[in-house]
Amino acid sequence: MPPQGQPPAWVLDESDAVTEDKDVATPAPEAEKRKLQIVWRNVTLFVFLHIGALYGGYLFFTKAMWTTRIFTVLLYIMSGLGITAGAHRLWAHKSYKARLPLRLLLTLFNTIAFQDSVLDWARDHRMHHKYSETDADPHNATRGFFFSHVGWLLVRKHPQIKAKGHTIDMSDLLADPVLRFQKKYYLTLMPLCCFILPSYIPTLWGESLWNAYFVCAIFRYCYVLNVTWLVNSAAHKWGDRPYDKNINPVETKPVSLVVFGEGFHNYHHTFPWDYKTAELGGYSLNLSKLFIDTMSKIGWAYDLKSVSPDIVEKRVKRTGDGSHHVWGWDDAP
Ligand code: ST9
Ligand code: ZN
Ligand code: ZN
Repeated sequence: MPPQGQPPAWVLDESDAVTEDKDVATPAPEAEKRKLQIVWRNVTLFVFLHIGALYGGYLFFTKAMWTTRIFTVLLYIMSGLGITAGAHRLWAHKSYKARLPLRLLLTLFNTIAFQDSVLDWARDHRMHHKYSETDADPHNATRGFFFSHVGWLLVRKHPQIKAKGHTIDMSDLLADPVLRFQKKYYLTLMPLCCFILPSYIPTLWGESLWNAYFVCAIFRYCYVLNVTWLVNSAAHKWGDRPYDKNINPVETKPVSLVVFGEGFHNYHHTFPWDYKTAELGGYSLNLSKLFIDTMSKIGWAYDLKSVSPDIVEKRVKRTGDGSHHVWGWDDAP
């Protein structure tokens, strides 16, 4: 385990320009203008998905059975944790370790979320931290709200992503047979977990296949996608920067609430190896922390990494924007 407060080498290295501990205010890099190569297949699929999701949302509130509604919320929680506690905190950042049963469970949850395989997700996310808000960041927020929210999934990737992609070490994740299995069989596992089973299971308690498909599969999937994307768009734009005012990511409680604790994004970009992805805030705004702590209690999660309060305090006083309500400027020596 690295000493507290020190980033492990696989998250950051000396070429990391944004999350390094620095005290000189530098303007965020602007994206280069370039011609977009639109992928019309993705545009079409996402338009149909969102139209179907609006109809599914209508059915959720008006026609679906109560059991179906509860099942939808459960799918939201499971697939959400598959991204937050799984792809993000466990795999992309290695902020804690997990025994086989938890890795299997989180892989199942992650496949329900259909945000592509963990290996692909984590590779993009490591690029997002290492080259944050430059052309090598897949969802570079300096290209605007729409691009960082969904636009980046509708166009070919910037050449810089492919050019610099080799600097990302994925050997730790490629060594995990569970992740290799998920990637190899993704085109079978994903439709089963994200669409087919969520549509079939509610018919067992008498729900119509029509309602189950639009509510539990389409509406739930599209909702989870959009709240996830808010971390890339809204949480890089609107809010306070108590830990590092030199970067764009912000603290946003409304986003945290719907993404199980991932909206404390200024903290997360400053201390990306902390399994809590937040300094403050209880379990109500950080369901992922509750989940990981519970898994730790039963021994399925271990080596939880965190940041000591004095390191956070020093950083707040040195690079924060003054909005930190515990260690604000008033407390500075
Ligand atoms: C989705 C993902 O929605 C959402 C991720 C959100 C991340 C949020 C992070 C925030 C923090 C966590 C908060 C979680 C909150 C959760 C809350 C839950 C309640 N490095 O991609 P290709 C190379 S997915 C290195 O095809 P194109 C590589 O050689 C939605 N190399 O590029 C690659 O080949 P291979 C469902 C890289 O052709 C080759 O380039 N999925 C990297 O430009 C080609 O790669 C979709 O909709 C890299 N990072 O196409 C699919 N990247 O892979 C959408 C690429 O063989 N994607 N290379 O090694 C696509 O269709 C395409 O990727 C594309 C670009 C059209 C966007
Ligand atoms: Zn970010
Ligand atoms: Zn991250």
